[in-house]
Amino acid sequence: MIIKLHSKTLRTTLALVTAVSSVTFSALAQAEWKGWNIHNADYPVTVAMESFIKEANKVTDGRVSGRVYNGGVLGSQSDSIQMLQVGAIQFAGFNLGPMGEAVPEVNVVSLPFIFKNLDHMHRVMDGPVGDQLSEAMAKQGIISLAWYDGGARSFYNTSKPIQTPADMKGEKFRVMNNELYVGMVEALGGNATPMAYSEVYQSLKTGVVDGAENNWPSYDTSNHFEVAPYYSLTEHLILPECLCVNVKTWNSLSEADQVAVKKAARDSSVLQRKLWAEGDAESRKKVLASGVKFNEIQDKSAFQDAMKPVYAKAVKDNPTLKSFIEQIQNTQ
Ligand code: GTR
Repeated sequence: MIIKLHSKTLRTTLALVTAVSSVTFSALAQAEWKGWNIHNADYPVTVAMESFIKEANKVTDGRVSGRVYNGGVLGSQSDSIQMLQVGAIQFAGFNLGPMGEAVPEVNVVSLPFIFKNLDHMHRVMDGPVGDQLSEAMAKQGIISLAWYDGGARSFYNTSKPIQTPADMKGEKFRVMNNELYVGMVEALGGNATPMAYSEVYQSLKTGVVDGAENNWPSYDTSNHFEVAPYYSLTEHLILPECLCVNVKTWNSLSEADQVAVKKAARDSSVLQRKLWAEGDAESRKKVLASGVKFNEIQDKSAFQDAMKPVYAKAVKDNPTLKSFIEQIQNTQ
């Protein structure tokens, strides 16, 4: 039987089908948030993100649901920041290092030695500076719901301990994607290669780079310690991480759901910080026991002094950093 549809009927039918399917698709998109995560199972960020999305599902009676994709399978961190901005992914656990390329104000946390220690970083990020950085990120489509810990980052390499900046001369270090880190390594006398995290192990192994820099848990779980066994405790960066949501996804929630989801995020950050402290100590113990050659640096002043031009360039490129630096330095 041939069914002849009047063209007006056809148009109406098509319009209906389109409307129904777009309702279905947007309901689906709304229902299933895709979460970007660079780390593997059991890492503090992973456990916290999984706990967050589970809790968000519970407190919204299922109006929010989602899945965390571990191991960076959704792409590199820099690409994924852009994916979150356009809504191709709905949430993520990002390091604020590469975030500075998308939100220039955030570069203040990437200024080496800006934080005195982890507690100082917490006081800054949980106070007015953290709120101002959140506002700047929101303007770029990224809603930061909570700050996670990313520990203190130090340099490690394949062939020798780094006692002073002079030991970095001629050495090629992988840095995260942010021009500021290229300047940081060059100011210390080394060469810098920006590179995605997933490529670092192989690059250290094959000599594409001589070293990199990271915190104890990442040095451990990425197995970089196997191929770059000299770890020198410069602690030049204490980088916070964020639990972030795409702005449109966020705005699609009712006010009550936003309050509940934000609380779930904050709770996940309490969990993450606790797991971080434990994981940091465990990883340090594990890699040292495996034979890593640990070099504690008594006097870091040569490293700190070398950073003056890095600060000057950052402020020149982005004058708003000046007030952020002052606020951080004035935070007790
Ligand atoms: C880790 C951080 C990751 C990623 C990685 C890197 O410590 O948690 O988000 O930034 O470092 O070096 O790329």
